[in-house]
Amino acid sequence: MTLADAATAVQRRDLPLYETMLRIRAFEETALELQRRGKVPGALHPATGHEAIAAGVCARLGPADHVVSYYRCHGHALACGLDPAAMFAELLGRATGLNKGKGGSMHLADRSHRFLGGNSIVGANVGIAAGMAAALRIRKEPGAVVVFFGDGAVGAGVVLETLRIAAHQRLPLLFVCENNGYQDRTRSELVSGIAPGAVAAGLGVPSVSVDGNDVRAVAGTAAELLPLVRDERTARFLDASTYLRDFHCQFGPEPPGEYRPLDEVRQWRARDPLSRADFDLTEPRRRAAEEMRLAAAHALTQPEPSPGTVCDDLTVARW
Ligand SMILES: Cc1ncc(C[n+]2csc(CCOP(=O)(O)OP(=O)(O)O)c2C)c(N)n1
Repeated sequence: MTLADAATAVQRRDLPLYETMLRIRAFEETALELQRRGKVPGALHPATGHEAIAAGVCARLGPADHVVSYYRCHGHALACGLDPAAMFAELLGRATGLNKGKGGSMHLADRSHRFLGGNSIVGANVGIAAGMAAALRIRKEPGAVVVFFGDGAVGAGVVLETLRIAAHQRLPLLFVCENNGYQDRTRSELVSGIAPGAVAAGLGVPSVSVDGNDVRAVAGTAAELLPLVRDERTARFLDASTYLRDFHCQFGPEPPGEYRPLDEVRQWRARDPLSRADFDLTEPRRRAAEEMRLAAAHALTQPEPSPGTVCDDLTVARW
């Protein structure tokens, strides 16, 4: 094999990872634009900068694996194969949205893709994922559960309890921490001196650290961890360092403004996950932008839910 052949083979293997990242970036940029035009009711938490974690981990999912996300869930949803037009319609509160326009940006869910949803309550999704993992284990069903969350969530009681239970009960659960160094607009170092992976390890869940802006490294690490979680029924923690390219959250048309040192933002932007490719991304970038432009345009034509449906699809808890 010549050097050129080898380079083409690598490109062919890695291109899908970059295509997923480009689709996520294009989705988020389109969503932010819709938000700036005042079209999105509610808050929007972009995952620009975090793309390599969603793309890398989800590329290594098996057919029986499940995913649970947090409020920064667009990228995970896309990487799990959800339809971007239905996702945009959901963000816009339209009747044909993924969840009939009633969930919004933070609560995308689609069981047909084993994507069990985002969640606006910090840490709550981790408990839900543990419930799913326990169900798989008890029913002796195959597969792993992957749960995504931010580093601030590791301070939530439910996450600490879940880590302990997952270790003790050997739940098939992969904890994926998107460690962007901030919790909302507060620098994480001000809140905790212990790294998320060290917390997990201390509670019995072995942790691996990875450069969360390097999609090949993330995919490689997920490929090592997922078989352990799936087949040996043992929880693992992935501490993926990254940074938000935009900001924590946009509510309404006004961007929230910068809350981080500009030098720090510049340094991380230079490490953008999409700048790591050693092949030309011009055409895949154009395709992703066009796909999301069309998906958003379609969503904008969709009707709002009728007020008469407001009580449909509610689940009543029996006591
Ligand atoms: C239980 C709960 N407490 C507080 C909030 C408000 N809140 C929303 S995001 C956030 C920060 C969470 O930090 P982290 O997990 O690191 O996520 P990121 O900052 O990366 O979004 C907080 C406190 C919430 N949504 N839920």
